[in-house]
Amino acid sequence: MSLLEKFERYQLTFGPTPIEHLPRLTAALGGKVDIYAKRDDCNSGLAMGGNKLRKLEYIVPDAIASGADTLVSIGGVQSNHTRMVAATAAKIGMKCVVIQEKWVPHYDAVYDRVGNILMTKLMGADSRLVEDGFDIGIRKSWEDAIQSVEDAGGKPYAIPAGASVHKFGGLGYVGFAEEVAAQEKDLGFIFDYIIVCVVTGSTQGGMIVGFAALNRADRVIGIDASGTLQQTRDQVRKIVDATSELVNLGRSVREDEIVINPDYAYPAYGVPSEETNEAIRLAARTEAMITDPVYEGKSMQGMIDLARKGFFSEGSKVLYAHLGGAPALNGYSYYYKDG
Ligand code: 1AC
Repeated sequence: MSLLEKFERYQLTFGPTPIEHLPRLTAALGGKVDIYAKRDDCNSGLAMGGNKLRKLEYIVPDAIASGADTLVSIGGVQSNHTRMVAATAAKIGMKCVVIQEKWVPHYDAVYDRVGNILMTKLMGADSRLVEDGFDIGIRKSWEDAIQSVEDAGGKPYAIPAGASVHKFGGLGYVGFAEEVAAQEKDLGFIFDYIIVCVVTGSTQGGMIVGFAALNRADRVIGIDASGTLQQTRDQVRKIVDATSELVNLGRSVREDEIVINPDYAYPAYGVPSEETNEAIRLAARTEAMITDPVYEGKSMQGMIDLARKGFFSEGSKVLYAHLGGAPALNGYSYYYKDG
């Protein structure tokens, strides 16, 4: 029985996402572990989709029931999340205000005009640029935006960064774990590891709860891309506890079931290292799989490095959760001008 049965869901995605074998990446890494990807980056026709839609599917019924007319959220300038909130608002016929803070010390003349933010504006969202730097916590700029909607006579519905500390923010990725378990039955094997990027916490947090029900939460390896490890870990813990209670998991998740590797977040949130860029190129050149310098490039780098270092025992099957985010590449075109 699904842990999610009692929750209302508003469908924004196509349905279960495909699991794809990556034979050329597997070979490029020496062939000792078998690499697969779960393609949440291709999960919807809404503005190129991505992981946030799984979460928003459980948030939209609450937003509609609240009588709100405006979704209000927050992220960085090249936030995937704010793009997905803008898409959701357009799709359900609400207005949208998004705060876009200067989370990334990256300077490119068109950084605030291309990729995610371009699509966000195209979908009609009121995108407000704010100078404050990176912080995954609750921000005054966001609270001010919520107030501004009220002051203008509107009815805001507040969605925090990444939808992460929203009361229903973890549910979508509980569903991911259940979906993987169902697909494993068809595949005839069980994945030994799941690799996922972590910043605001509810993607990994939800997965941990979902896989805890299957007693294998410690096989979810979070690759930190925040560069603020303790804050991210504390937030994952909080989401895991709240979500476990919400879905009646029936036990508390142990500390050792929350695995976050901090080794690939350097030099800073949103800034790729040379190794991140090499990982982005390798995935693109072996599998035509596009990852970005903020999130998926870092978890790809982590998976590649861990495979090369022998972290996964020989014969392991590793599932890379591709969460989306390719639009951000446009804000970093100088890095990739020669490929
Ligand atoms: C940080 C939440 C996050 C985004 O896209 O804004 N992943």
